[in-house]
Amino acid sequence: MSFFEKLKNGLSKTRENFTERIEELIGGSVALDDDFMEELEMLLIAGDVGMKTTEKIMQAMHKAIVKREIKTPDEVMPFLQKYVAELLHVEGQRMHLTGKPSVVLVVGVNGVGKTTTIGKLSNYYRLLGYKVMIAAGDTFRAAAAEQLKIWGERAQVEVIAHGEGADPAAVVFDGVKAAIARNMGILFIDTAGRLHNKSNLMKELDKIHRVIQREIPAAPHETLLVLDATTGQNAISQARIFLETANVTGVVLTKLDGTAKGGVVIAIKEELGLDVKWIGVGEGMMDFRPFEPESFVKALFTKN
Ligand SMILES: Nc1nc2c(ncn2[C@@H]2O[C@H](COP(=O)(O)OP(=O)(O)O)[C@@H](O)[C@H]2O)c(=O)[nH]1
Ligand SMILES: [Mg+2]
Repeated sequence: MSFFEKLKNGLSKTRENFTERIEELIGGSVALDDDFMEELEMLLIAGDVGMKTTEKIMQAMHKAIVKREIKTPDEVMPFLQKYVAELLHVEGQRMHLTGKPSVVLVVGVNGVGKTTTIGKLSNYYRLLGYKVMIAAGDTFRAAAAEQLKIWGERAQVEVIAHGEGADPAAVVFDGVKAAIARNMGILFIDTAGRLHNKSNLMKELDKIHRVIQREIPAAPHETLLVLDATTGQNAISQARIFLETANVTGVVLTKLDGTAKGGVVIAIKEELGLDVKWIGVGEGMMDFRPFEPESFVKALFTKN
């Protein structure tokens, strides 16, 4: 199965929940009247696109209707497709990997897919020719380091780990030292995602930052926030907390396979101002790609 097919299959529930309902509305409407607009607005909100984004889309549609760019319900879908693709447009360089080594800090709450993502990313960059190392900064959860070591073996990269309960900053310190000494291109740092207490999270991330920056002042070069697409709007509220505590440079959106809440991609960009840089569509090493707005929109809006 090609990646696009995987993505399309993964988004089939989102299509049912979102695209197909809009199609039904369009099919059952003869005019672009207030009822139509209200109904469409409801469907966008229900599709996890977010309030702010929904308003923006509705305003753009009103404008297009006034300007006679859209005259009938049939013209709504092509408009939406084009508009959403423009909203999702990604600018500039995807990942800033200019350091020697570049440090990529991976944050997010427990269970969203941080460790899995680090495994996938490590493999991805190793195949591109980078020398990659991983620091197992999640020392909180039992077996977290073990899970990372298994990924390290699969991806053929070295994992720096201490025992359970160790100080994450100490692991990060060792990781940074080792990465410099061994001339690595990228050091990925896994973290624990304890969100029960914002000030604890902040303290832990602060400490990790200080340790990294003592050795590499420009690091971390990227701070990737991992969000689980199946949690919809909750992912957005989680993200806000991390935005307050870490200098997030991009989002990895996992579990797009099988979620009905794929519309959250649009909300992440519009409500949080963050680019989705990577998407996950499964648990395997290759179920993972850079986020491409065009293929995402195509997968979201194309019928089976
Ligand atoms: N279906 C699916 N499962 C995923 C994806 N990414 C991660 N997972 C699963 O989510 C669970 C939690 O992942 P993990 O990497 O341990 O999360 P962490 O606690 O943030 O490190 C594991 O069972 C992973 O296999 C994805 O893109 N799709
Ligand atoms: Mg983990």
